[in-house]
Amino acid sequence: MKLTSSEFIISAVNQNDYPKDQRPQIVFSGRSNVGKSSFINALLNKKNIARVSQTPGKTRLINFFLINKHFYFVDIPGYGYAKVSHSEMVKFATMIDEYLKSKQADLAILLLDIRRKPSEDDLLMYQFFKSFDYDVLIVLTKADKLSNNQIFKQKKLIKKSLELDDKDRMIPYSIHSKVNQKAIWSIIESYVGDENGHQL
Ligand SMILES: Nc1nc2c(ncn2[C@@H]2O[C@H](COP(=O)(O)OP(=O)(O)O)[C@@H](O)[C@H]2O)c(=O)[nH]1
Ligand SMILES: [Mg+2]
Repeated sequence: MKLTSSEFIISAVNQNDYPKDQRPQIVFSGRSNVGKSSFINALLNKKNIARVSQTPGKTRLINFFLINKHFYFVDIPGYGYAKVSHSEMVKFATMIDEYLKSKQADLAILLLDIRRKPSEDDLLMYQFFKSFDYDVLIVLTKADKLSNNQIFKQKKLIKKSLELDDKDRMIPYSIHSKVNQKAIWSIIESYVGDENGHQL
C-alpha cells in the first residue's frame, strides 16, 4: 500500500464525536511514554501529527486520523501514569470501554516498551482487547536500546507474561532504525483492505 495522505480529523470525548462513516479502524494503545505518538508519526512519515507529549498522561481524548481517505488510525489515551486522580481514572476507563464496545476496529496495536516486563495495566489492556474479541499486534518499542540477544530474551519474557494468544503477533520496532516498519504496514494492510474495501 502506498501512503498517499494522512490527516487529523477529530479529538473525541465520547461516541457522539466519532466519525460516522464505516471506514475500517486500527486502534493504538499503550502506557504513557511508551512511544505511541512517535510510532504513529513514524508510520505516517510526519513530524508531529500525533503530538509527542511533553507532559505524560495529559492527552485524555481519542484522536482520529484519516489515512489515504480510506481508513482511520485511532489513538486512545495512554494509561499507567501515576499522577492521575481517581475520577480521571474512571473517566478514562469509561472512555475506552465506550470506544472498544463500538467495535469499529478489527485490529488493536498494543505498544509495550521492549525493556520492561509488562505492568498490571499492560496486562489489563491486553485482556481488555481480547475480551472484546480484537486481534492484537504487540509492537515492542525502543528496540534500539537493546542488543539482539537482549531483544530475544525480552520477547520471550513478554510473550509469557501476557500469555499471548497464538494468533497475536509481537514485533520489535524503533523510530530510529525503523526496523520492521514494512512488516507492520503489511499487517495493517491485511486488516483495512484496499480502497474498495477488498481484503488484500
Ligand atoms: N530510543 C528510542 N526512543 C523512543 C522511541 N520511540 C519513542 N521514544 C522516546 O520516548 C519518549 C516518549 O515518546 P512519545 O511518543 O511521546 O510517547 P507516548 O507518551 O507513548 O506518546 C520520547 O522522548 C521519544 O523520543 C524509540 O523507538 N527509540
Ligand atoms: Mg503521546
